[in-house]
Amino acid sequence: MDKAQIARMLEEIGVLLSLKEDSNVYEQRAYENATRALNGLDGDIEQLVKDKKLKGTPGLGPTIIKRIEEAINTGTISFLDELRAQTPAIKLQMLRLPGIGPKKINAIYDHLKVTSMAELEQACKENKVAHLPGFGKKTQDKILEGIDFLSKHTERHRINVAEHEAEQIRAALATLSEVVRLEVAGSLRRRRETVKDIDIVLSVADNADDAIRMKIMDFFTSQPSVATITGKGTTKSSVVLHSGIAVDLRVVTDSHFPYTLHHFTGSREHHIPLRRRAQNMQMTINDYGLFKIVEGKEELVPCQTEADMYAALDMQYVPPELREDMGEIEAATRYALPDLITEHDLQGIIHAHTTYSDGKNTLKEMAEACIERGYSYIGITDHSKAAAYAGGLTLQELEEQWAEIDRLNAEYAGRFRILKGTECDILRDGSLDYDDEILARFDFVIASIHSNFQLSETEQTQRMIRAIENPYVNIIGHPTGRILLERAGYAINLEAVIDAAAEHGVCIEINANPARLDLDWRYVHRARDKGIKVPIGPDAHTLAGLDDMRYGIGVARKGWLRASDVPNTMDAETLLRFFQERRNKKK
Ligand code: DGT
Ligand code: CA
Ligand code: ZN
Repeated sequence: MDKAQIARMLEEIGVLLSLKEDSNVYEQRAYENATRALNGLDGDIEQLVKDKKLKGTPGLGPTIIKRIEEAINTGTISFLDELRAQTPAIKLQMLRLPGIGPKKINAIYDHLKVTSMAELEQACKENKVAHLPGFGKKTQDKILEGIDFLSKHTERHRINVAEHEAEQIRAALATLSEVVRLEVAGSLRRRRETVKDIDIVLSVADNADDAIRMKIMDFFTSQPSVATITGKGTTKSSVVLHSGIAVDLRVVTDSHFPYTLHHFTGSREHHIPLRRRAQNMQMTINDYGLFKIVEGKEELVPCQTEADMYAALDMQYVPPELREDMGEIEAATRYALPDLITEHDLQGIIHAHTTYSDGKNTLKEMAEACIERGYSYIGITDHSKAAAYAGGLTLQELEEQWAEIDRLNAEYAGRFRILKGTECDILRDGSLDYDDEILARFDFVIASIHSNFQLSETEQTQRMIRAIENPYVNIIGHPTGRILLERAGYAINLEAVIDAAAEHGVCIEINANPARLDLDWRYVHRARDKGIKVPIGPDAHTLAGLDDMRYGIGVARKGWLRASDVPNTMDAETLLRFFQERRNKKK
């Protein structure tokens, strides 16, 4: 326990006291003064307490000294714990509203009896807050603004939106000559499907002074995408972008870079067992460094990179995507982490739409965009006839598409190939939207649910399993139907679906559309362990949609997939044989 930590506890006590009904101004001031006194104190707090040297320090009365001693001996202050338990949660939430202090918070709470931000918002809209003594319309509007700001601020964002913003800022910062190393950390680096904010870690030369750091911070906070500056210092600055995403930038000296990058990459869940391992090896790990404890003293273990840090802990390097406490620590200590798939392993695209159904680009445009991107095939999968809303294809239209595919394939012979696929609707009863005779004419079949989302979990699961049993089905498309941050998936027992797919040799896709990222990575891991092959498909409806593959790769890596787990790392011939095999087996 260090000085800053204890000071924070005393400060919190002061704040919580001010939120009490019968708050005593003198008592509250005493904690504010003590916080300041402690922050200004020289020397190691634990030593000062041990030597009983705190007595007589201006600002530290006997009660507060007792609390400091308690914090050092037990790690907590019971008085603080009591206050926390007594304080209504809504009061603490209101503290985050800019421009609203304890006095106003108590007034709102006492007069309006609100228990949530939603109720507070409602009270403002009913003009009730403006009529409180000492408030007025202006304060009420300010509260409404604050609620709006906080809701934006605390929202999560899809990975593609955050990545786009982060990349612009990263590229701008990279132009500064004072920057030595620079990396986006946090959940974005771990390729989570949604992120709360963007964390950036940057290093300057070890001898860089505050002027250099401030120059970097000025540059950062004056980026055109910045709407509000919420904090600015020489080591950390925070902003909120016009898009509502918050960004934290941390500047460290280059010798601290790997430790800081590692800390702010997280996850917290990964760090817990990692710290335990360090402890067992007489080491400690935090955002400043990795230390070996020698004769009771911490000695820095010099590391140039994160890989050095894992090596010092006698572990295999753990890629950021795996740092979720999903078994990676244990595997890394056995040097048994999988060789994860990368974007370079992909040979082709499976799951794309064209103007034949609801795509925005023609078959030929989609094919050529794939050639440009270095792929050697595309599996076209327009919608089936039941999907009238999405221009599903009749047999007649299928014949036309197949004829065009044959023509284009003749043209591309030897360098590119279009595969004849379909994204066939799974009907309500689990049967498919095309008869077997038609299904047999496709190179491969994706089966997806696009209707009757309201079925019970049992019915939906049965429906999906019946589709899996159809011998022509190769892939289940977006298995839960979720739309991230918009719509939960339909009720379905994914474990049962995974078991059925494993039994019947059916693949489950990772839909790489950043609004879906479905199958979820937590289940990808499970599916892989059952031997299921997991193709990555962009579900592209435009040329730009083809670039979503990178998000699918992120999910695949989070799900521990190797290239050999993903069918579209095969060449076209091998893939076609793989799809054909299932039909042959079934017959
Ligand atoms: P999110 O919610 O999408 O922003 O997820 P993260 O993982 O980016 O979380 P964030 O931004 O709160 O913090 C970034 C990393 O910094 C986190 O993964 C681990 C580290 N970190 C931040 N605060 C703490 C903390 O209080 N304790 C520990 N152990 N690590 C922390
Ligand atoms: Ca974050
Ligand atoms: Zn679909």
